[in-house]
Amino acid sequence: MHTLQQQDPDIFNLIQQEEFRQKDKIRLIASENYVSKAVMEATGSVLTNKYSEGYPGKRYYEGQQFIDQVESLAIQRAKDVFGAEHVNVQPYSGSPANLAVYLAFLSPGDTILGMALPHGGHLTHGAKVSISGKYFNAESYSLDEETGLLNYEAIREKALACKPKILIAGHSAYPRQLDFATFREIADACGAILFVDMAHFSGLVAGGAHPSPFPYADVVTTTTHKSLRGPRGAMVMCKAEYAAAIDKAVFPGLQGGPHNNTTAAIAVALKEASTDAFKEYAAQVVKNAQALATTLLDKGFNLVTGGTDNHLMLIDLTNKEVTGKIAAKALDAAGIVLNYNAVPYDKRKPFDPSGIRLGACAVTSRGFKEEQMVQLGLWIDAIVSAPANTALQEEIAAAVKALCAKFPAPGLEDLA
Ligand code: DSN
Repeated sequence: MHTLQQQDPDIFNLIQQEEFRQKDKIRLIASENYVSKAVMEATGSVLTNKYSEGYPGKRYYEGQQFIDQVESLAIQRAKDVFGAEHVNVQPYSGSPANLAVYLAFLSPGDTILGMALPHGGHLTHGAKVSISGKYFNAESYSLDEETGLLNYEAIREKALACKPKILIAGHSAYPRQLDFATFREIADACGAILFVDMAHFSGLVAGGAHPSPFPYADVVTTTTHKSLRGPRGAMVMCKAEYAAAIDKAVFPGLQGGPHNNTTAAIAVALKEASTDAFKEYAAQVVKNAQALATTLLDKGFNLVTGGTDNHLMLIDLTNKEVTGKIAAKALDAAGIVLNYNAVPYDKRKPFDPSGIRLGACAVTSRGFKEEQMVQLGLWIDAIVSAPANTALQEEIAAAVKALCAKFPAPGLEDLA
């Protein structure tokens, strides 16, 4: 980035500091990852200069000789990786992708049913502060208070009572696999479209470490930058019969020109996701999450649902007598970065909740295995047990940095 360094040292310096932060710290935010150098190069390419409203072969601007091929390749690779009948790679990110689904199937005031935000659902699944909760009649289902698990019988009852036009399966903070066959049965029983938002676990689906929603869902969305390890972007995939409605909803319904540099980077990420190495990665993500979960359980942590079978864990810290926010800030000071998070039936407020959320995608990308996850669990326990101990935080931050040096992060290997 020599030109940037000369022309705009302020931004150059901030980017460089962020590079070192990502290199030297253990990143456990469940929705983050490291992209490969190839994905980063495509993201930073001249494709950012081109407008291409429309779809391959049907654009409103000339000069699409190469853009059409880029977008067609991205679409074909997504079809191959996921077995999707139709793919739209243009949504700018997850929220616009989900909004496109609503625009395709709903009129204002129609009913949707999704997982409640405080129980692990996403803002766009009908939270009252989001357009999805303001423009539609958003109903929600909750987790079982005893087990923290989805209660499919309760979801069925709620769906039969409120008769949603769209039933949403998907989450931002649920540490278990979803039973798509049962969601399908419930959707059929109430005449709903089954919409799966697999943003968090699409990389696990691609790598065969999580059941696929495709045999069951009418429409599936995913961001491309979480477990799928691509650029910031999203896709909507659907059955062929809904292709025209989805495409029309994305453009011209919601968006103008697609971000072609992102489309190219999605294509690169999908090529990576089709390899045996990615299958190994996805399996290791789950093994790593489970190794960390076991260590934390042994140390008396209260994991929602009692563990994990995907990439993430949600921990209720009430028994540790520390809030999520205090723990997250102490861990950040020790070089371990995660987010504070509400837990189901949380008695505290969302901005100062009782829990923390941890994910294994980014550390697995830098090569951590079970041994490093156990060490990480011990550090987390030490910090959470003494959140005001700044000397301990400094000591662990140095140990974290030393460990990270042995596991270079993808894309940052050359950083001295
Ligand atoms: N904000 C993302 C997450 O952290 O889960 C979801 O979009």
